[in-house]
Amino acid sequence: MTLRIGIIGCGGIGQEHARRLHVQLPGARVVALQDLRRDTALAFNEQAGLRARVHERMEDLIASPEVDAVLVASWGPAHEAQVLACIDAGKPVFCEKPLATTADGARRIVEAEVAAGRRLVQVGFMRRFDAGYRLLKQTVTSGAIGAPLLAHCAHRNPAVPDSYVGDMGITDTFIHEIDTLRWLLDDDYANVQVREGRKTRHAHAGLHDPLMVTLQTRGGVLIDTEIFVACRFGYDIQCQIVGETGAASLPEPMSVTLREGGRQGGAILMDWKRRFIEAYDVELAAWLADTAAGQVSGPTAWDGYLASATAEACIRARRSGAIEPLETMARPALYDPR
Ligand code: NAD
Ligand code: ISE
Repeated sequence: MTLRIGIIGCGGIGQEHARRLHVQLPGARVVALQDLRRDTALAFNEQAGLRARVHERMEDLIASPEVDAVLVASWGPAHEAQVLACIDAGKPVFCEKPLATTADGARRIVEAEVAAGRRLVQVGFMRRFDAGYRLLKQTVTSGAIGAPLLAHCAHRNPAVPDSYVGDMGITDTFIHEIDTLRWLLDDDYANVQVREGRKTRHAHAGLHDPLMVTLQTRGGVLIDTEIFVACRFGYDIQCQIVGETGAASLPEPMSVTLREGGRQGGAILMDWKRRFIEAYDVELAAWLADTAAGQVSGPTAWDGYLASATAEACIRARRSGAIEPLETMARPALYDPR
């Protein structure tokens, strides 16, 4: 079975995913594109040789009988309306993170899916599909380090564009840790705290960088994360879980250790696109298989809602300087573990 996919948002990751689906993975063809900047969609269609239909409006792409499923890779603030339109049309939709930029927006998506009576949405939390994170989860779950007590994480980007401002360190970047640590520890969050320290002189005017965030799970585990998006030295993702009898760390990406010129060392990746490249492949292959089988087993709208609600609590905590409790709606039965 070949699924006919429509892509909304043909920028950086929209183009990566389109190529992945159309060229690399079996079982899919990209048949439709739409972007707020029509020229971007037209140019990409031409350059990638897709021969897809380029729609003016997202509503037309979603309603098209030529489209079986939709991938949303537009800017975060546009996701809510686009995902709601897919649910309304009864079409499976893969939505890049964040599911919505507010907890209320994500709650509306959850409510629409519950009203539709079936899961249609998968959220692009690709770290759940990364071989390193999967090994780490297996290790923690096996009991090899005893009960988890603490986690230490870092999310470092070498640089971000001038359009990356305000709370994007939380809503755009840290949202990956928010989802991944919930999944790794199989625990939900109880409270959050955010602290701003000394600002790097490499961050642009609209950005306070780095930030330190502490999440506490309902089971009591404390998770500290350094968010440092103008760190200059690399795209560097760290995660260590400390348990009662040991500590387990996320494997580093493979790189050759060089001894040369009186030094020993290896390269650090500079581009986020390379760090999780295999994870994106596994993620989208799983989405295609699930879509063909009429199910969603990856990160759901509920996971997207909890991530957005946690990010919102972090923004409150950043303003107040206090430890803020996380209050969420009750989980609808549609999202009971399967
Ligand atoms: P980008 O700016 O490169 O591309 C976004 C595209 O969406 C642009 O071409 C823009 O014109 C288009 N767009 C914006 N609003 C639109 C609308 N209302 N309708 C149609 N098109 C619209 O951004 P990007 O880096 O590709 O990020 C896109 C999304 O993917 C974001 O939500 C981002 O957080 C997410 N992302 C996820 C990962 C990951 O690792 N999972 C990595 C990068 C980006
Ligand atoms: C980007 O949108 C991503 O999702 C990357 O994975 C993340 O590392 C980066 O900070 C975000 O801007």
